[in-house]
Amino acid sequence: MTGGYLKTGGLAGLSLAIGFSLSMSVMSSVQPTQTVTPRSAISCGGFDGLPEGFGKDLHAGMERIPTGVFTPGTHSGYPDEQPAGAVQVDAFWIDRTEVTNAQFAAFVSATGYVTEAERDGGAVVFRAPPQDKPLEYNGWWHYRKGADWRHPEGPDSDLEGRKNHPVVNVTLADAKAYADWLGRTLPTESQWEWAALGGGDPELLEREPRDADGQASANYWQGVFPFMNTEDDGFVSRAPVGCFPANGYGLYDMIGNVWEWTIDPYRGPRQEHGLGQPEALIAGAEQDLDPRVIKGGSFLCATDFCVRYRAAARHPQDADLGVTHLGFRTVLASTAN
Ligand SMILES: [Ca+2]
Ligand SMILES: [Ca+2]
Repeated sequence: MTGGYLKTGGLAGLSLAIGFSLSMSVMSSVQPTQTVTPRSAISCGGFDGLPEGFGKDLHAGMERIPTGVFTPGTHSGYPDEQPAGAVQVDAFWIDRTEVTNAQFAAFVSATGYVTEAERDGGAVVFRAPPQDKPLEYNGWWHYRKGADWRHPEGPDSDLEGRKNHPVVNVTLADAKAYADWLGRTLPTESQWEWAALGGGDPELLEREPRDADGQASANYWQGVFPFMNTEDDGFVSRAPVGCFPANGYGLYDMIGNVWEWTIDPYRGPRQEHGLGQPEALIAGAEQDLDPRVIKGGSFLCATDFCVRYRAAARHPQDADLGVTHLGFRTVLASTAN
């Protein structure tokens, strides 16, 4: 169990959500970084952390995504992004934003839930490596005792001023527990990717996320990873939810900010789900410790590293390991009353 090994202090084998090398096809699909003026003011959509009606309205903070048939994946990305056939996705509701600290705090307050990182003693946090020493692969990740959802960077950090930030350092079980509390579930990879497309052109979501004026349209990493973050998008780390334009379905931060859990087990290349049966793959291997597919990239994805700030991008993640760049959002079947 990779996660168990990690919790004893090792980092070898860690399925962290960034890759080190880029395929030429990915590089060729990415627009060159443009020099732009940093945003002087970031509008964050008025999200204070708790959606209107939260805890009362079944669909509080959610948007309805229509039924559709599409082909997840891309021919221009990493090998595991290759399409494996069409999928039908039935209409469903999905959180408009990543689940916030305020929302997760409401869950913990109501249930007394204790997260895995709190029980196990820590989580994995990002720390920029020193520039005067040789760079080690994954040398920017550190298992930090005392890091949990209340202490995102470790025991000396807290949530002051961050109630509208995405909750992080939550494992698959933690995310499921929150979703269960609301009578919801976590998205399948197909649901997540269909929602992320927003009814738009999939090709446009395979490029560096910048708008027509060259402004960063998501929270990712501009500069040279992991040493120089120019913060063109205004954020060196996580941003409050809703700071960047919503997609065509009214969803924020599907691309960037924090990675998001899906319920799908990760088995390397995409697998043929069978038209209309994306759940079959999941039901066949419901092992909570299987690595899961996470989606959307994070504030740590750059043009020279990771490059997974794209709808079709995917990465394995140990189910029982909290990480400081990983959160989630929930879904609800459209037939639920
Ligand atoms: Ca950023
Ligand atoms: Ca996200």
